[in-house]
Amino acid sequence: MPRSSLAGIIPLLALLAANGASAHTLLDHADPRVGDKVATPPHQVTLFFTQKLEPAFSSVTVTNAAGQRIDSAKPRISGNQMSVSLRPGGTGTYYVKFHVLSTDTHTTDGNFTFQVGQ
Ligand SMILES: [Cu+2]
Repeated sequence: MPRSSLAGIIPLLALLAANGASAHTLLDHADPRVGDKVATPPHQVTLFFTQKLEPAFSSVTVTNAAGQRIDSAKPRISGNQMSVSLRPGGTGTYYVKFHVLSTDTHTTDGNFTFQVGQ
């Protein structure tokens, strides 16, 4: 490919990437908070996003320090919020992984951890 055409493509890709990032939904905050320490195992995790979610195509899993899934597998989604109930998972690091489709038809994947009882 001639050098001149490559030079034209790279700024275009950078522009598309920047627009795509700003258009997708992002995790705004969570309860328990991302990276926080809580004294007792929470009964649920709630994720708050920057856009409304499509319930049929959004999911979240939570695993405890032993790597066991402790979420109910049935998230409750309303607007920009997604909550899932948890079984008691003991102490240690909890790992939250999500995959959501926002109403702009774009998907977002992400994960975070929080600590219990340490
Ligand atoms: Cu988007």
